[in-house]
Amino acid sequence: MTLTRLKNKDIIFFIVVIFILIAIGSIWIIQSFGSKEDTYFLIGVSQPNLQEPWRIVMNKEIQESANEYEHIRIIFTDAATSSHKQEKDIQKLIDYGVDLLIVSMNDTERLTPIVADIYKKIPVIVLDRDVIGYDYTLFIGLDNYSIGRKAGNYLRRMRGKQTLNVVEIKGITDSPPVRDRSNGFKQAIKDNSDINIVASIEAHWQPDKAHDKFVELIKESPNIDVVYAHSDAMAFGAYKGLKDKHQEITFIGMDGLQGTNGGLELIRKGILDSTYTCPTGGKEAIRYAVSILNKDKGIPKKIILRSHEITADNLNTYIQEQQSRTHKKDPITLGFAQVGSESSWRLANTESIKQAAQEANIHLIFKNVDNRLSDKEKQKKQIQYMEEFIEQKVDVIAFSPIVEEGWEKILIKAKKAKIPVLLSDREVNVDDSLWTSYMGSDFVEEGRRAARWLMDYTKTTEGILNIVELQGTYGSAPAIGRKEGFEEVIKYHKNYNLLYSEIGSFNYADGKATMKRILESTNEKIHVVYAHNDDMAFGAIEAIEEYGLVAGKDIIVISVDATKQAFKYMVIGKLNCAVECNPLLGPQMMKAVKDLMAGNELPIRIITEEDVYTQENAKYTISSRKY
Ligand code: GYE
Repeated sequence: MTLTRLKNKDIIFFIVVIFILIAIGSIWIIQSFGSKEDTYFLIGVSQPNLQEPWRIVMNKEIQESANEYEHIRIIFTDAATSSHKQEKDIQKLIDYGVDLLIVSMNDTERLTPIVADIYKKIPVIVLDRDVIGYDYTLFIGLDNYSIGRKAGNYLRRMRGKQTLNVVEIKGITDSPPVRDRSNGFKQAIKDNSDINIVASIEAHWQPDKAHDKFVELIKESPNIDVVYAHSDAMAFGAYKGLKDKHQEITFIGMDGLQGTNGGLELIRKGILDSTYTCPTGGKEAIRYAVSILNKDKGIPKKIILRSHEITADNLNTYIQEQQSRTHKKDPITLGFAQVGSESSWRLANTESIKQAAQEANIHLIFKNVDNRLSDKEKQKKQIQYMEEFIEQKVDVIAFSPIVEEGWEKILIKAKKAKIPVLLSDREVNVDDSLWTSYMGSDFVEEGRRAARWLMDYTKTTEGILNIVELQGTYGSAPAIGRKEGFEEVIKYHKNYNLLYSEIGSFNYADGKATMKRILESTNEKIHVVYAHNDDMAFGAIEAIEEYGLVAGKDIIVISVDATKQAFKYMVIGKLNCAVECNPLLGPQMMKAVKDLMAGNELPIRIITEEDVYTQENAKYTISSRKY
């Protein structure tokens, strides 16, 4: 056997071996990573029906947004207004192995337990109709109550002085959006006795039903001045039922969709007097679904989409604003006016903002007020800093408003300068057209949680429980909300007696001094301290102990914030419960700034995920607390 022949054999063998290795290697890669084509996230979308024009737009927006992402696939189901079918649809989507479920429920009560169960396995985005409780990843929807109120205020503003007979055309009675749109409207007109709802039609969101029922109604009672319809389609249905189209009737609709016979066209044609945009949330649902599936940081618990009031006067401006949204590439400059360093919560919040700006490569101009100033002086300082940001032509302004009132002038100035303003962790009491988005907590819900915990903890306690409430900064959104939520829950239970409600200004020293003064001045037995934040609670605990009582035993102590220090107090038994208020708003803030500068409209409210901690669960969670 000659060398050349052997050499040829070796070469062939070699080639075969290399070839086999390449084949094995690529099979391994395909199996482990799959070809680019087949590694994708499958998202299931369960709709309650596809009869409403608004829902068809929602699915279209979902599909269009998903098309922007290579690795996203969507499966849609339509329950055709049957909850039984929707249960089946959702089960089928789970059986298909969807990675995330987007669901808008036909019947909230019936489907909440099913959604809660699925939420244990995969992320769930609830769209439009809220679930009962918090067993979901993210809720995206509208504030239907405030939309109804806007419609009522519009009517008062436009035709307040006249006696008006109103016909209300509803979707499905008792469904959450209908209940809220109706109550918001009634709230707005309640003090105006000249505006009366003389009839109410249920049209199931169907323009034809609205048409037929309105024709019947107008035969019996022709003196109708206003049609308040929960959708533009139903308003248009009723309008078409009018024999004399010149009859002096004000038509108010909702949705404000583009396109043929959409609300915007009906305004242009003078058929509708006003409509209220109701973004479907389809785009946001896909954007957040991708973030959730990519395990991004800063995913909120709830986002409430902004509704714009559209009339013939602002129709063109609205369309221009939608079409000419800012597109600003890096560097982006954010001016942030902080409210001080009154608590450990605030220090964690400041750190989160600074760190997230760095990570997002956003140029941050961070101004903070001196803690020794009075609340009035602090507000003046914050306004001064915002003036400076306007002069510096920053791209976005964000601030934590020390109190709710007194911001109109500076916000009007920022709006004139076309600089969007974000509210960080506290809200303001001015028209929402003067600010872009609020991100933070639901303070009323925090107050409710504190009261619900107290009632559960003392459900077997006999007799009256005297409560001392330590309020945060007077006139601030968290103090107002936490007080309102707490009182809303205890007011029906006479054995809970709010004996003292005093200002502690969110700091340790005032918390201690106020508690000390109450203990030394009262003859009553104090059973509970409800502090609007941890730092005041820590001060109160020291005052209680110096008074010779045992905090957490002789006096139940509840706080809000749940900072790491609060966990230490719960583990040693001096604090009984801490309702969480998450200070780590940095990532959400920077995501919002980037979304805004990328030309997206921001939700009007972005609500953080929060929980309730007690002595029972604190010892298991303390080590993982980030703040
Ligand atoms: O609860 C408190 C801080 O605005 C939500 O302000 C924030 C509150 C927080 O002083 O600790």
